Amino acid sequence: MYKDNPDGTIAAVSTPIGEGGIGIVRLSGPEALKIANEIFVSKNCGKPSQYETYTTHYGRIVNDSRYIDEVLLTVMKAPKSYTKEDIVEINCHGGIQAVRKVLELVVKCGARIAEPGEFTKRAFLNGRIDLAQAEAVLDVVRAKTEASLKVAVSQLEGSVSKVVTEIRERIIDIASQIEASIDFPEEELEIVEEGRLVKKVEDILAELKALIDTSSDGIILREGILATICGKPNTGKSSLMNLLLKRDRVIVTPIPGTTRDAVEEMINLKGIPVRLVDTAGIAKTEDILEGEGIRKSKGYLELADLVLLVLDAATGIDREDEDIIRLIADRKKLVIINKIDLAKKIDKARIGKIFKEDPIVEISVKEKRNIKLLERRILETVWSGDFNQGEGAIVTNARHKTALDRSYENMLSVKRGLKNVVSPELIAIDLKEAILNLGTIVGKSVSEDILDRIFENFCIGK
Ligand SMILES: Nc1nc2c(ncn2[C@@H]2O[C@H](COP(=O)(O)OP(=O)(O)OP(=O)(O)O)[C@@H](O)[C@H]2O)c(=O)[nH]1
Ligand SMILES: [Mg+2]
Repeated sequence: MYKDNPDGTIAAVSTPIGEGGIGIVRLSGPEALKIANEIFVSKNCGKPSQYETYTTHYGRIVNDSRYIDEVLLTVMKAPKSYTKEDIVEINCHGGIQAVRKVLELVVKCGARIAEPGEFTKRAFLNGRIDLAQAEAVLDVVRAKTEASLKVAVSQLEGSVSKVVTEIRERIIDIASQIEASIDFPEEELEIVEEGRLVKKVEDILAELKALIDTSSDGIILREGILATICGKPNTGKSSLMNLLLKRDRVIVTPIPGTTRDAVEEMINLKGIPVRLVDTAGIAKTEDILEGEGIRKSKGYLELADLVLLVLDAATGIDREDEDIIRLIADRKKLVIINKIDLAKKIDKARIGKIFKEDPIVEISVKEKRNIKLLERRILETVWSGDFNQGEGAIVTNARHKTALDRSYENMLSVKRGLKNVVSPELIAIDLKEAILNLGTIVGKSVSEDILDRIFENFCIGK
């Protein structure tokens, strides 16, 4: 139905389903005002199509003179609206029934149910925002910390788009010079001009590189990191989880094998969203239930961006620890020696030798010792922290990073071509590729598939 009628009038409930103060039904498209005329009755305000844009009116939604709900109706006329089309927003009483009835009614009058993200997709297709900005809309909605919100808003305002578009235009400029030398071979590029071009390409490479360098931190700001707490049974993993979460989320007992299921919760470490997972202690076991838990622990170890290995100062490193250490040998990890309030069995020199590359922190969950230090170490391990959050363009989206990487490669190849005086036709191909790759970020050259993939992640009604 969607593909048959991509330009029709769409409708969706834009507020979360459930009880609330208000529930909003949103309409966008050529028939939005006509549909509103049919269902909205106001004592002395006339019909919605006659309203001034950006005005809100009090009235009732009726179906064949049957009263459905008392509402406020807002009109935003094309082209100055979210989608650049006529938009009508109906604020109903919050609650499943009222909004559902109103939605059913607008569909009966000719609207169709919107696909996820279709309002924002129209804003993009109608040229109000570019693709990177459309993606930022979702990032704003999903932002997990203030810092994530800040970079998302800056991307929505066009920070990334502006830099990418500017670089892309400079490449187009170079391409037109190269094309000219193909069209008029007798006026071959002079050596001086070639030197100038190489300099231009080098400047572009440096700027692309700087942008790509923001992405390792940027992607973390957008997506957060997954930190898996692991270790043998009874080392204090769940106790640590509760302490970092600042609440009693998981069960702690002196019995080894307490945690059976992996539990995931988000914490905010200085603006970085960290998804913490407490897992079942890994050991050899005959118990089916425990075995299933351990299988899950290993799954979360695979997924982890950072492994938090918890050792027990009271037991020292034993066989069970050694097995786990082997399992996570090549992972990015932080070694945590817990229970330092108890007699220390742990041999520091030996630990230093085992974990040559990894930071080691000694803590006591019981006495809350070195917990701030631990939080700092977690941050340092994943975050370079060498840019000012929110200043300048920060790449937060893996899709953008891939496109930037590709265009960087293309430009390297252009540089090589210019230096080795290869034929301009070949250089032109690389330039064209670079232009295309940068174009995908702002949506200048993207396939329908990619668009579908981007917008299907949106919520309905956005
Ligand atoms: N002395 C001392 N005891 C601790 C400390 N941290 C945790 N414990 C105790 O160690 C025991 C095990 O703690 P848990 O947090 O359940 O350990 P776990 O690693 O989650 O254990 P499993 O879920 O069985 O793998 C409990 O009795 C805790 O109170 C600490 O820093 N010092
Ligand atoms: Mg536990």
